[in-house]
Amino acid sequence: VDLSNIATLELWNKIRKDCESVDTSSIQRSFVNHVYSTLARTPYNLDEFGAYQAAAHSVRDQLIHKWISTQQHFTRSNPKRVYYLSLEFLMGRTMQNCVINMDMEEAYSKALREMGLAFETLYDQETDAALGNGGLGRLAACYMDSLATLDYPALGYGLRYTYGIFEQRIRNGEDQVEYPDYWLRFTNPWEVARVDVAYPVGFYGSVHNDSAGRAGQPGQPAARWEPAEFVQAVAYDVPIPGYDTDTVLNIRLWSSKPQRQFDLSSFNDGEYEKSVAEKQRAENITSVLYPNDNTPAGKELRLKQQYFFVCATLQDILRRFSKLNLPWSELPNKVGIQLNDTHPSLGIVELQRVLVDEHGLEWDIAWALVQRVYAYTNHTVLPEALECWPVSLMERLLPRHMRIIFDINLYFLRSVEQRFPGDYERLRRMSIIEEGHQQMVRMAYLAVVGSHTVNGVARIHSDLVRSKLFRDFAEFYGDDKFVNITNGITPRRWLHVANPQLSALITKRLGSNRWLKDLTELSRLKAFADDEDFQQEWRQVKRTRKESLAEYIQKHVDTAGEGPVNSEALFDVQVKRIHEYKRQLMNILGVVHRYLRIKEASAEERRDIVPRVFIFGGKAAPGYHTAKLIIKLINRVKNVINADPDAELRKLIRVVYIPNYSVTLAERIIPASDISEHISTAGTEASGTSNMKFVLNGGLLIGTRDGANVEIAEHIGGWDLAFEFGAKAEEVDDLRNKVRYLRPEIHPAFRRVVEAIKSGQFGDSSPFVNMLDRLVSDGDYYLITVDFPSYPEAQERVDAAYKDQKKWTRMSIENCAGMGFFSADRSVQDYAKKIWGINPCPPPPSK
Ligand code: 7GP
Repeated sequence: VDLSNIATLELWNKIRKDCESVDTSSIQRSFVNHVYSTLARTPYNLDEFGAYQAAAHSVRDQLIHKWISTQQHFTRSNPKRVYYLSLEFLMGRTMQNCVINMDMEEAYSKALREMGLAFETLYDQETDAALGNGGLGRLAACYMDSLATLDYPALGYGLRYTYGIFEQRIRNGEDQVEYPDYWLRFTNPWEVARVDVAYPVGFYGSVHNDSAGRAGQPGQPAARWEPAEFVQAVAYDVPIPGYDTDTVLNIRLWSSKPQRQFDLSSFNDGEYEKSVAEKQRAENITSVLYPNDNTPAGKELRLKQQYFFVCATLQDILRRFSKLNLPWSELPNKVGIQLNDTHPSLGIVELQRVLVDEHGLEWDIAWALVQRVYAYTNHTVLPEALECWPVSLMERLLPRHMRIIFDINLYFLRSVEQRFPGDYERLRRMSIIEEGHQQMVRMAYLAVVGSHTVNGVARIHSDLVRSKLFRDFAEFYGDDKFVNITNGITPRRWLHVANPQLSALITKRLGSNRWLKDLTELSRLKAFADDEDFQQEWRQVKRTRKESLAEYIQKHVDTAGEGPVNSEALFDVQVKRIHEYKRQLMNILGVVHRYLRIKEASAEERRDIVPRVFIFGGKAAPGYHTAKLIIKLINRVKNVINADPDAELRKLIRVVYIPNYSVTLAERIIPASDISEHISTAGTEASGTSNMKFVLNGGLLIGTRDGANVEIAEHIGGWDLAFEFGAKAEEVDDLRNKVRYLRPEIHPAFRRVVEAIKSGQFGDSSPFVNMLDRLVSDGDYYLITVDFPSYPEAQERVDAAYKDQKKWTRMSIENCAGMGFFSADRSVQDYAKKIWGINPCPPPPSK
């Protein structure tokens, strides 16, 4: 464009300003324009989905203007940026979050109302973007929201999977079956395809010593990798608006495409088919999200995804850095890279390779830069969840990287040996390469060695990371390398969007909605915890949300003609990925225990029992047999209890399994809970983040002293305001040994529950016999039999508290009031200060 003429430039600027206008008629014009010219439809054939699409495109236009301004502003200001690398972003829906963050909900609502449409009803038309498994992926999404809200110069990087986390259905009323989640079916208005941003990524091939004799450690020359196969990484950008700011950040997702377009000249059949197959092989790389939570998949394609991801991402980051024309020594002053678990930790090796092999830096100089750029977040201490890759596979897929890992390890072990001469046992323990019948690369150790800082995600977890998981490393590097950043959640999505009723009540009581940007404001609610009127309104909100969940269950969950759930009952919720360590099994055994007790209770005793609805939800990894068995057992128990011939009993206990748990379902379920279950064996749940969401929404918590439960209890005012039970983390090792070798007495209540199931009371028990027998012999790794006696006892305390509704409501208000600390805003500020050394870069005030 020829902009040399001032008038031309001014015309551009004026038109752009017009485009950004969000008055009623501009919104209407943009909406109608999208109905006709984007969708080729008319008001006569516009269904709800079409209306959603037109509205989404209109909102997207606004988003993109602000996004471009933000990116231009960052380029001009040139601050240090942080890059958040994550193989998962569990975004959920976008439209409502967008208009709320950009303060346009009312404007859109009004504009569309005049045109005969209810904007708010269109939200439900949107499919979730579910490019994540659970906590780790949702955390990344919350952090992007907070980074944008606080104007941090940050960029998220991820993969654009064609298929997100599978859709779960329950077959025959009991078994999980998986269906593909083809979320891009109707195109995705919330992304911008950047066909202009594409990089080559190589795999396989061979390594040649660099005959040019370039720099490198003596005896450690740079080398040339000649990959045998190339694909292209194409960028898709997802704008992320901050709340109450003009900042719109970016998540850049890579999609794999074949490197060469079809060669139309080689027209014979064989070649043609070959090139189609090649295209498919390339596109395979980003086709599916591996559906494992807290368990690595160990598949070659997964390793390909990981390398594809870091290779493209680093080319992009380094291209941005190279435009600054700074020496390499400046790299850590402009670039911070956060590794969301070890999944992107090959980035460490890739950066070393690029600096040494492609830019000729000396090994030691390059390595010092690498370590100053990277930081690593650990999300689990479960030994089986730590990623390891076979050396043989790595050697074949990434021959040069494998050599670099060996060298990193060699220099690292030499420095360990200097500090601890002759301590070979220590070298064996700390080696990045695990020796054994098959050599393996320990990705967590690679991440620790290649980073300047390692963090856990809740205080108890970070303590375990430092004192157990990476104990030798803390001894070697010093404790300071290991820090804690307690997880947080965005109050925008998890209170304001998910629970508008509670949000409005809080804003009314506090006199402003400042709490949405400073969650510690909630502490002022404490003063009203006993206020009669406030209590009533508080209870009314919960009632409304329970009724709405009951309605959802009635409509969408197969309840086999059991009638509506009683929204007067206490709603007891456990929704999260199904995993042995999370102990859904203990929960359902507790339900059976309660059922047996109610069955034998007299009419008089029954009058005293608080009616409960037990609500379960969550997906099992498709290959995780025991987790699937647990789903089966929950549903078996559910089917029998809900069909019990005793109608009076059915009023007191009910079980629901909500299929296909998702971000959108969480937004419905969480505000409706009275009590939620966070009952992992102490020391196993790194943090948990749904615990924070439940409490923020005025639900109480029953749980173990694990993960963030510990800090939540502290912040709300102690365990008197929550329901605690079970062994402490310090006791777990000892208890495991006891269970394994000494077989302590099993509590009779527990035996009775197991016997009831084995007797066939819940249908053919043969699928469960093994799992249950393991618990009562030496296989109770997660200590269900140990914690079981105190679990029903804690549930009785819940019942007693619930009977006193005034007391319960006071607890609920005090719980919510104590949640200020758990805002993701606080978390990202902690990262910015303790790890990244970056500052906010707010947009200049608009003229
Ligand atoms: C999860 C942890 O299990 C959960 O406790 C934590 O709140 C969450 O990360 C966010 O920090 N971990 C995973 O989802 C996971 O897959 C292994 O970790 C890589």
